Amino acid sequence: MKSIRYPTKLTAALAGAVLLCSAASAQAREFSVSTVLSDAFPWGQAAEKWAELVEERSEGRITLRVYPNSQLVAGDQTREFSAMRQGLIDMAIGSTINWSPQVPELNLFSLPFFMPDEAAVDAITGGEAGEMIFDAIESRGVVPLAWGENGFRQLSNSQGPIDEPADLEGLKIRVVGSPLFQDTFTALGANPTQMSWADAKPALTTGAVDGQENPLSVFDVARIDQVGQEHLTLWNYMNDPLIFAVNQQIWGSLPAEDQELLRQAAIDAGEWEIAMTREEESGRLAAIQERGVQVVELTDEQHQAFVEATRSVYEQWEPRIGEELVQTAREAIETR
Ligand code: X2X
Repeated sequence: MKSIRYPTKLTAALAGAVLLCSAASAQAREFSVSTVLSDAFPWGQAAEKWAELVEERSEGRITLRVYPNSQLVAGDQTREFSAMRQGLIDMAIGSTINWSPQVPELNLFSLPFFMPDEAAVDAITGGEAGEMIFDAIESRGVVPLAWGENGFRQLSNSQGPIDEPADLEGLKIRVVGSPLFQDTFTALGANPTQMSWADAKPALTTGAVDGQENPLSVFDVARIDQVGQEHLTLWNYMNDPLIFAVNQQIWGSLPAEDQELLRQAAIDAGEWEIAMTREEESGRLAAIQERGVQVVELTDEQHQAFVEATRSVYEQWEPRIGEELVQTAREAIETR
Protein backbone atom coordinates (compact mmCIF):
# COMPACT_ATOMS: atom_id res chain seq x y z
CA MET A 1 0.00 0.00 0.00
CA LYS A 2 2.65 2.39 1.10
CA SER A 3 4.71 1.88 -2.01
CA ILE A 4 1.65 2.61 -4.12
CA ARG A 5 0.34 5.61 -2.16
CA TYR A 6 3.62 7.51 -2.25
CA PRO A 7 4.06 7.57 -6.02
CA THR A 8 0.34 8.30 -6.42
CA LYS A 9 0.62 11.38 -4.23
CA LEU A 10 3.72 12.46 -6.04
CA THR A 11 2.08 11.99 -9.41
CA ALA A 12 -0.94 13.96 -8.27
CA ALA A 13 1.27 16.77 -6.98
CA LEU A 14 3.26 16.82 -10.17
CA ALA A 15 0.13 16.82 -12.30
CA GLY A 16 -1.22 19.67 -10.18
CA ALA A 17 1.95 21.65 -10.61
CA VAL A 18 1.90 21.08 -14.35
CA LEU A 19 -1.73 22.20 -14.48
CA LEU A 20 -0.98 25.34 -12.47
CA CYS A 21 1.97 26.20 -14.67
CA SER A 22 0.06 25.78 -17.88
CA ALA A 23 -2.90 27.78 -16.50
CA ALA A 24 -0.53 30.56 -15.54
CA SER A 25 1.33 30.51 -18.85
CA ALA A 26 -1.95 30.50 -20.78
CA GLN A 27 -2.79 33.75 -19.05
CA ALA A 28 0.63 35.35 -18.85
CA ARG A 29 1.10 37.76 -21.71
CA GLU A 30 3.79 40.09 -22.91
CA PHE A 31 3.17 43.13 -25.09
CA SER A 32 5.48 45.51 -26.89
CA VAL A 33 5.22 49.23 -26.12
CA SER A 34 6.79 51.68 -28.56
CA THR A 35 8.12 55.12 -27.59
CA VAL A 36 10.28 57.66 -29.39
CA LEU A 37 12.27 58.75 -26.35
CA SER A 38 14.00 56.52 -23.78
CA ASP A 39 13.62 56.60 -20.01
CA ALA A 40 16.23 59.34 -19.80
CA PHE A 41 13.25 61.56 -20.72
CA PRO A 42 9.83 61.95 -19.03
CA TRP A 43 8.22 60.30 -22.09
CA GLY A 44 10.21 57.07 -21.65
CA GLN A 45 9.70 57.27 -17.89
CA ALA A 46 5.93 57.30 -18.51
CA ALA A 47 6.30 53.99 -20.34
CA GLU A 48 8.39 52.46 -17.55
CA LYS A 49 5.83 53.66 -15.00
CA TRP A 50 2.98 52.11 -17.01
CA ALA A 51 4.88 48.80 -17.25
CA GLU A 52 5.67 48.86 -13.54
CA LEU A 53 2.04 49.51 -12.52
CA VAL A 54 0.75 46.81 -14.86
CA GLU A 55 3.31 44.27 -13.59
CA GLU A 56 2.41 45.06 -9.99
CA ARG A 57 -1.37 45.11 -10.40
CA SER A 58 -1.49 41.97 -12.54
CA GLU A 59 0.90 40.23 -10.13
CA GLY A 60 3.30 39.55 -12.94
CA ARG A 61 0.72 38.15 -15.35
CA ILE A 62 1.01 41.02 -17.85
CA THR A 63 4.39 42.30 -18.98
CA LEU A 64 4.81 45.47 -21.01
CA ARG A 65 8.18 45.50 -22.75
CA VAL A 66 9.22 49.00 -23.71
CA TYR A 67 11.08 49.57 -27.00
CA PRO A 68 12.37 53.16 -27.07
CA ASN A 69 14.01 55.19 -29.85
CA SER A 70 11.28 54.27 -32.39
CA GLN A 71 13.24 51.03 -32.92
CA LEU A 72 10.10 49.05 -33.85
CA VAL A 73 9.64 51.35 -36.87
CA ALA A 74 13.33 51.62 -37.76
CA GLY A 75 13.51 55.16 -36.38
CA ASP A 76 10.62 56.52 -38.42
CA GLN A 77 8.32 57.83 -35.71
CA THR A 78 5.63 58.95 -38.17
CA ARG A 79 5.02 55.26 -38.98
CA GLU A 80 4.36 54.28 -35.37
CA PHE A 81 0.59 54.70 -35.55
CA SER A 82 0.26 52.61 -38.73
CA ALA A 83 2.49 49.91 -37.26
CA MET A 84 0.30 49.76 -34.17
CA ARG A 85 -2.84 49.64 -36.26
CA GLN A 86 -1.39 46.73 -38.28
CA GLY A 87 -0.36 44.87 -35.13
CA LEU A 88 3.40 45.14 -35.71
CA ILE A 89 3.40 47.04 -32.42
CA ASP A 90 1.02 46.05 -29.61
CA MET A 91 0.95 49.33 -27.73
CA ALA A 92 2.57 52.75 -27.78
CA ILE A 93 2.87 56.01 -25.96
CA GLY A 94 2.95 58.36 -28.90
CA SER A 95 3.09 62.07 -29.60
CA THR A 96 0.15 63.77 -31.26
CA ILE A 97 2.68 65.20 -33.73
CA ASN A 98 3.93 61.81 -34.86
CA TRP A 99 0.44 60.33 -35.25
CA SER A 100 -1.06 63.34 -37.02
CA PRO A 101 -0.22 62.09 -40.55
CA GLN A 102 -2.72 59.24 -39.96
CA VAL A 103 -5.10 61.06 -37.59
CA PRO A 104 -5.61 64.59 -38.99
CA GLU A 105 -7.63 65.63 -35.91
CA LEU A 106 -4.40 65.48 -33.89
CA ASN A 107 -3.15 68.53 -35.77
CA LEU A 108 -5.37 70.48 -33.38
CA PHE A 109 -2.53 70.58 -30.85
CA SER A 110 -0.10 71.84 -33.49
CA LEU A 111 -2.14 74.90 -34.50
CA PRO A 112 0.31 77.71 -33.74
CA PHE A 113 -0.39 79.62 -30.52
CA PHE A 114 -3.75 77.90 -30.04
CA MET A 115 -3.24 76.84 -26.41
CA PRO A 116 -1.93 79.68 -24.23
CA ASP A 117 -1.15 77.64 -21.10
CA GLU A 118 -1.31 74.27 -19.36
CA ALA A 119 -4.89 74.88 -18.22
CA ALA A 120 -5.86 75.22 -21.89
CA VAL A 121 -4.25 71.87 -22.70
CA ASP A 122 -6.06 70.23 -19.78
CA ALA A 123 -9.39 71.81 -20.79
CA ILE A 124 -9.05 70.16 -24.20
CA THR A 125 -7.74 66.75 -23.19
CA GLY A 126 -10.06 66.47 -20.18
CA GLY A 127 -13.25 67.56 -21.93
CA GLU A 128 -15.50 67.01 -24.91
CA ALA A 129 -12.76 67.88 -27.43
CA GLY A 130 -10.55 65.20 -25.86
CA GLU A 131 -13.35 62.68 -26.29
CA MET A 132 -13.77 63.67 -29.93
CA ILE A 133 -10.04 63.12 -30.45
CA PHE A 134 -10.15 59.71 -28.78
CA ASP A 135 -13.11 58.79 -31.02
CA ALA A 136 -11.10 59.85 -34.06
CA ILE A 137 -8.22 57.57 -32.99
CA GLU A 138 -10.57 54.68 -32.29
CA SER A 139 -12.26 55.05 -35.68
CA ARG A 140 -8.81 54.46 -37.23
CA GLY A 141 -8.27 51.11 -35.57
CA VAL A 142 -6.38 51.96 -32.38
CA VAL A 143 -7.76 52.14 -28.83
CA PRO A 144 -6.63 55.22 -26.88
CA LEU A 145 -6.42 54.90 -23.10
CA ALA A 146 -4.91 57.98 -21.49
CA TRP A 147 -3.00 61.24 -21.95
CA GLY A 148 0.58 62.15 -21.09
CA GLU A 149 2.65 65.18 -22.09
CA ASN A 150 5.84 65.89 -23.99
CA GLY A 151 5.34 69.60 -23.26
CA PHE A 152 5.21 73.10 -24.74
CA ARG A 153 7.65 73.27 -27.60
CA GLN A 154 10.29 76.01 -27.74
CA LEU A 155 12.43 77.17 -30.64
CA SER A 156 16.22 76.92 -30.68
CA ASN A 157 18.81 77.85 -33.28
CA SER A 158 22.52 78.37 -33.81
CA GLN A 159 22.43 81.70 -35.64
CA GLY A 160 21.14 84.36 -33.26
CA PRO A 161 18.35 85.50 -30.96
CA ILE A 162 14.84 85.19 -32.39
CA ASP A 163 12.23 87.63 -31.08
CA GLU A 164 10.33 88.45 -34.26
CA PRO A 165 9.29 86.49 -37.37
CA ALA A 166 11.89 88.33 -39.49
CA ASP A 167 14.63 86.65 -37.43
CA LEU A 168 13.53 83.29 -38.83
CA GLU A 169 13.99 84.43 -42.42
CA GLY A 170 15.79 81.71 -44.37
CA LEU A 171 16.71 79.64 -41.31
CA LYS A 172 16.69 75.90 -41.88
CA ILE A 173 14.51 74.42 -39.15
CA ARG A 174 14.13 70.70 -38.48
CA VAL A 175 10.48 69.68 -38.03
CA VAL A 176 8.63 66.38 -37.80
CA GLY A 177 5.07 65.21 -38.29
CA SER A 178 2.41 66.42 -40.68
CA PRO A 179 2.68 69.10 -43.39
CA LEU A 180 1.17 71.57 -40.89
CA PHE A 181 4.69 72.19 -39.63
CA GLN A 182 5.89 72.98 -43.13
CA ASP A 183 3.10 75.53 -43.37
CA THR A 184 3.80 77.14 -39.98
CA PHE A 185 7.51 77.60 -40.58
CA THR A 186 7.04 78.63 -44.19
CA ALA A 187 4.54 81.29 -43.02
CA LEU A 188 7.27 82.55 -40.69
CA GLY A 189 9.74 82.86 -43.57
CA ALA A 190 11.88 79.92 -42.44
CA ASN A 191 13.00 76.94 -44.46
CA PRO A 192 11.54 73.85 -42.73
CA THR A 193 13.01 70.38 -43.27
CA GLN A 194 11.20 67.29 -42.14
CA MET A 195 13.27 64.58 -40.46
CA SER A 196 13.01 62.03 -37.68
CA TRP A 197 14.37 62.53 -34.19
CA ALA A 198 17.09 59.98 -34.99
CA ASP A 199 18.36 62.25 -37.78
CA ALA A 200 17.85 65.55 -35.96
CA LYS A 201 20.91 65.64 -33.72
CA PRO A 202 23.36 64.68 -36.48
CA ALA A 203 21.79 67.35 -38.72
CA LEU A 204 22.21 69.95 -35.98
CA THR A 205 25.79 68.81 -35.37
CA THR A 206 26.86 69.19 -38.98
CA GLY A 207 24.93 72.41 -39.44
CA ALA A 208 22.70 70.84 -42.10
CA VAL A 209 19.94 72.60 -40.19
CA ASP A 210 20.14 75.80 -38.13
CA GLY A 211 17.41 75.11 -35.64
CA GLN A 212 14.78 72.85 -34.15
CA GLU A 213 11.81 72.96 -31.81
CA ASN A 214 11.23 70.69 -28.81
CA PRO A 215 10.11 70.90 -25.18
CA LEU A 216 12.65 72.02 -22.55
CA SER A 217 12.90 68.45 -21.20
CA VAL A 218 14.09 67.19 -24.59
CA PHE A 219 16.49 70.13 -25.11
CA ASP A 220 17.89 69.56 -21.63
CA VAL A 221 18.26 65.75 -21.58
CA ALA A 222 19.46 65.44 -25.19
CA ARG A 223 21.96 68.27 -24.53
CA ILE A 224 20.91 70.15 -27.62
CA ASP A 225 23.13 73.03 -26.40
CA GLN A 226 26.16 70.85 -27.19
CA VAL A 227 25.33 70.83 -30.90
CA GLY A 228 25.56 74.57 -31.35
CA GLN A 229 22.02 75.52 -30.35
CA GLU A 230 22.96 78.60 -28.35
CA HIS A 231 19.71 80.54 -28.73
CA LEU A 232 16.40 79.51 -27.29
CA THR A 233 13.12 81.37 -27.72
CA LEU A 234 10.36 80.60 -25.21
CA TRP A 235 7.32 81.02 -27.41
CA ASN A 236 5.03 78.16 -26.25
CA TYR A 237 3.76 77.91 -29.81
CA MET A 238 2.24 74.47 -29.31
CA ASN A 239 1.97 71.68 -26.79
CA ASP A 240 2.62 68.09 -27.64
CA PRO A 241 0.45 65.73 -25.56
CA LEU A 242 1.25 62.02 -25.46
CA ILE A 243 -1.36 59.30 -25.89
CA PHE A 244 -1.25 55.81 -24.41
CA ALA A 245 -2.86 53.41 -26.89
CA VAL A 246 -3.36 49.75 -27.83
CA ASN A 247 -3.86 47.83 -31.06
CA GLN A 248 -7.56 47.02 -31.48
CA GLN A 249 -7.23 43.23 -31.88
CA ILE A 250 -5.03 42.96 -28.80
CA TRP A 251 -7.54 45.03 -26.88
CA GLY A 252 -10.42 42.85 -28.03
CA SER A 253 -8.57 39.70 -26.95
CA LEU A 254 -8.27 40.88 -23.34
CA PRO A 255 -10.78 40.06 -20.63
CA ALA A 256 -12.65 43.11 -19.31
CA GLU A 257 -10.74 43.17 -16.02
CA ASP A 258 -7.40 43.27 -17.84
CA GLN A 259 -8.65 46.07 -20.09
CA GLU A 260 -9.60 48.00 -16.98
CA LEU A 261 -6.25 47.26 -15.35
CA LEU A 262 -4.33 48.50 -18.41
CA ARG A 263 -6.48 51.60 -18.79
CA GLN A 264 -6.27 52.62 -15.15
CA ALA A 265 -2.51 52.03 -15.06
CA ALA A 266 -2.15 54.20 -18.18
CA ILE A 267 -4.23 56.98 -16.61
CA ASP A 268 -2.18 56.83 -13.41
CA ALA A 269 1.16 56.74 -15.26
CA GLY A 270 0.04 59.63 -17.50
CA GLU A 271 -1.04 61.81 -14.58
CA TRP A 272 2.21 61.09 -12.80
CA GLU A 273 4.27 61.95 -15.89
CA ILE A 274 2.34 65.16 -16.69
CA ALA A 275 2.79 66.45 -13.12
CA MET A 276 6.51 65.59 -13.15
CA THR A 277 7.12 67.18 -16.57
CA ARG A 278 5.49 70.43 -15.48
CA GLU A 279 7.21 70.55 -12.08
CA GLU A 280 10.63 70.06 -13.64
CA GLU A 281 10.20 72.80 -16.24
CA SER A 282 11.68 75.74 -14.28
CA GLY A 283 14.66 73.70 -13.07
CA ARG A 284 15.37 72.64 -16.64
CA LEU A 285 15.30 76.22 -17.87
CA ALA A 286 17.75 77.24 -15.15
CA ALA A 287 20.07 74.36 -16.08
CA ILE A 288 19.93 75.29 -19.75
CA GLN A 289 20.74 78.94 -18.97
CA GLU A 290 23.63 77.92 -16.74
CA ARG A 291 25.19 76.17 -19.73
CA GLY A 292 25.31 79.49 -21.52
CA VAL A 293 22.25 79.23 -23.76
CA GLN A 294 20.79 82.67 -24.50
CA VAL A 295 17.11 82.59 -23.64
CA VAL A 296 14.61 84.99 -25.21
CA GLU A 297 11.25 85.58 -23.55
CA LEU A 298 8.73 87.35 -25.77
CA THR A 299 6.83 90.46 -24.73
CA ASP A 300 3.07 90.41 -25.42
CA GLU A 301 3.67 92.55 -28.49
CA GLN A 302 6.38 90.26 -29.86
CA HIS A 303 4.19 87.24 -29.18
CA GLN A 304 1.35 88.89 -31.12
CA ALA A 305 3.58 89.36 -34.18
CA PHE A 306 4.15 85.59 -34.32
CA VAL A 307 0.42 84.96 -33.88
CA GLU A 308 -0.38 87.22 -36.82
CA ALA A 309 2.34 85.80 -39.05
CA THR A 310 0.96 82.27 -38.66
CA ARG A 311 -2.75 83.05 -39.05
CA SER A 312 -2.85 81.56 -42.56
CA VAL A 313 -2.17 78.13 -41.05
CA TYR A 314 -5.66 78.22 -39.50
CA GLU A 315 -7.35 78.82 -42.83
CA GLN A 316 -5.58 75.83 -44.32
CA TRP A 317 -5.87 73.48 -41.37
CA GLU A 318 -9.13 74.13 -39.55
CA PRO A 319 -11.15 72.32 -42.26
CA ARG A 320 -8.75 69.36 -42.22
CA ILE A 321 -8.86 69.07 -38.44
CA GLY A 322 -12.63 69.57 -38.43
CA GLU A 323 -14.44 72.85 -37.71
CA GLU A 324 -16.53 71.27 -34.97
CA LEU A 325 -13.51 69.93 -33.11
CA VAL A 326 -11.65 73.24 -33.38
CA GLN A 327 -14.73 75.11 -32.13
CA THR A 328 -15.25 72.70 -29.23
CA ALA A 329 -11.60 73.07 -28.25
CA ARG A 330 -11.82 76.86 -28.51
CA GLU A 331 -14.81 76.94 -26.19
CA ALA A 332 -13.01 74.67 -23.73
CA ILE A 333 -10.07 77.08 -23.69
CA GLU A 334 -12.28 80.14 -23.23
CA THR A 335 -14.11 78.63 -20.28
CA ARG A 336 -11.09 76.99 -18.64
O1 X2X B 1 11.00 64.26 -32.78
C1 X2X B 1 10.72 65.06 -31.90
O2 X2X B 1 10.94 66.27 -32.01
C2 X2X B 1 10.04 64.56 -30.65
C3 X2X B 1 11.00 63.64 -29.91
O3 X2X B 1 9.73 65.63 -29.82
C4 X2X B 1 8.80 63.87 -31.08
O4 X2X B 1 8.76 62.68 -31.20
C5 X2X B 1 7.64 64.69 -31.43
